[in-house]
Amino acid sequence: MRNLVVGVLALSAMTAAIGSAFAQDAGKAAGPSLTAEEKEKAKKIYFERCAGCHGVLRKGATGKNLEPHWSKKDKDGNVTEGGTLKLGQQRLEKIIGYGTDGGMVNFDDILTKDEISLMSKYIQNQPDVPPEFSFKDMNDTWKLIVPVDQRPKKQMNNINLKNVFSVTLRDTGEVALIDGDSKQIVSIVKTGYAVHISRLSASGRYVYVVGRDGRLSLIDLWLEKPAVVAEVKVGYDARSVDTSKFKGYEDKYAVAGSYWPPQYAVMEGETLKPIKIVSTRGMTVDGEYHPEPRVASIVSSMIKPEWVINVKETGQILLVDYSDIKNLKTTTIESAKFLHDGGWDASQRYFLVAANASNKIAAVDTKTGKLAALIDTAKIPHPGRGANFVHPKFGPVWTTGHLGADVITVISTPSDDKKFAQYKGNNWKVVQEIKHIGAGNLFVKTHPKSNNLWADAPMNPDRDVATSVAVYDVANLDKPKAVLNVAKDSGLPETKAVRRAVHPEYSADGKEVWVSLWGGKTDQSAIVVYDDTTLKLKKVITDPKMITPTGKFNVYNTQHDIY
Ligand code: DHE
Repeated sequence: MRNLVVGVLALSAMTAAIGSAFAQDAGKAAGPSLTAEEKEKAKKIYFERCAGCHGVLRKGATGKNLEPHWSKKDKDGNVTEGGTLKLGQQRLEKIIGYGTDGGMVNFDDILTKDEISLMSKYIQNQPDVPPEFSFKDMNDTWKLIVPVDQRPKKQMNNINLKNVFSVTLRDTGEVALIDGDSKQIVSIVKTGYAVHISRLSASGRYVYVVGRDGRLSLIDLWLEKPAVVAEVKVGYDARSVDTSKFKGYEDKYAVAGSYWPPQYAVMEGETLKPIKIVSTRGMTVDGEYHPEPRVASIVSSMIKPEWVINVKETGQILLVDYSDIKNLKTTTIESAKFLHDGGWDASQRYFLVAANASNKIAAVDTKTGKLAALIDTAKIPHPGRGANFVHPKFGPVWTTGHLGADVITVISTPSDDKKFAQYKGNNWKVVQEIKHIGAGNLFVKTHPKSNNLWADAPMNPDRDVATSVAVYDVANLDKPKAVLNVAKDSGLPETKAVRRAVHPEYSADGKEVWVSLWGGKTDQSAIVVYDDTTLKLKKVITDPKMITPTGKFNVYNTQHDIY
């Protein structure tokens, strides 16, 4: 792994050329000096722990700008905030160690004191620019492990595939495929580093898993024992993947977005053979050129042969028409900066995405190809995919939780159904803010067959809150919420590291909810399964191989975007 990351971040001749474009401002003070070995170590830690929020070039997004000479000025030109050199060693060590009220988490339980000191020195120096990743580079990484004609023509196992959960085992670079009916692990599959998400092919046969190191793995669920049948690297740092889901294009294409280099790649759906790389560099909605606009969430439309690709730093939402890949047509919609995660409304016509550091939700109308609304919300919305239900007072709504506020925001969404005509005047308004158990929420979830809305709070600094989930009755939101302490319910002994309760996910029939109990790498973690009607504990899935489970993706719900 170390070699890989070091290799990844090694400066090539090309990089040096690009680097000069962002080179250290001549004549300005340099940061504390580091030995070559210290620098390599710091680079690796930065890539693994910091780049996700602050960006490879450290220009900031969810996290603050970390360039040495950056400064923020007020309208009169007075400097109100300075870069890392201005903050200095001591202040940086405090921020990294203990976190901030602004949402920066504490690293004193992840990094040693020496590592915190090293990182504080490292970020006072100019960022290195990692290499580009060409189409040839991508092709060189492509591995077709089982060609299509050597794969089974029918399902070769007896598993109820609809109810399989693909579970991210974050720190081992694996996913566990768990049979949702028997709760047994069917297979543990080696994938990329710190896997981020799993998505399904339109047919439900293939699972696509993307690692933070850009490795995309294609798992065939029809094999006697589901396994990886193809692999490719889409970049050095990635978070998103989806497939072609429109009628006539089922399982034909896959698309994956990279954080570095800032680009997305299109591949054959059943083999991952690379077809095209498209850069996302360009103008922000504020009219500035941005060298690192990372690809955040991607979703596949059911009503058109189109992907919705959300570009974080520019705030541009791309509608990419995949019906003619050679003559790719893209509609670029301006929304707000720092696009992150999101999901469909109940009609699957509108995609709602969090512009998280702008404290907004952008709603795009995929039928007209236009921005439908930009909605102000509480601090740092983080919906995951969000949750759709019919509110007793406001009709169809979509909801998001917040990292930076202790509320769940309820937004009215349009509907063509005449019975909801009376709610039209509320559309795209925040109709309610439900008080949550605390800030630090990451995911909300419901199911069309359920009256419950589940919400976690894993990033809350309070142990009790971070280990709990709240369940709201959407038919009666005045009713007090139920709070379940997942860590206590698991029966596992308490550990020093907080076991965070994260990512509620429904079973295919909408009767169970699975919550990950995300512990330290050397602690026993678990998945805790609840009955959605009684909220009683049904099963605690523990296994020595269940290391750091986070996201869980039910095959049927992910395939059909049910949330
Ligand atoms: Fe995620 C979704 C980015 C940290 C678990 N995460 C996403 C998406 C993006 C993203 C862009 C949307 C993908 C899509 O729909 O196509 N996540 C990032 C980051 O940049 C960030 C903040 C920092 C980083 O370095 O990666 C980050 N994410 C995390 C975690 O620490 C989480 C909690 C645990 C983990 O496994 O890493 C985490 N992210 C998830 C999950 C989803 C996700 C489970 C999918 C939610 C769903 O229901 O679809």
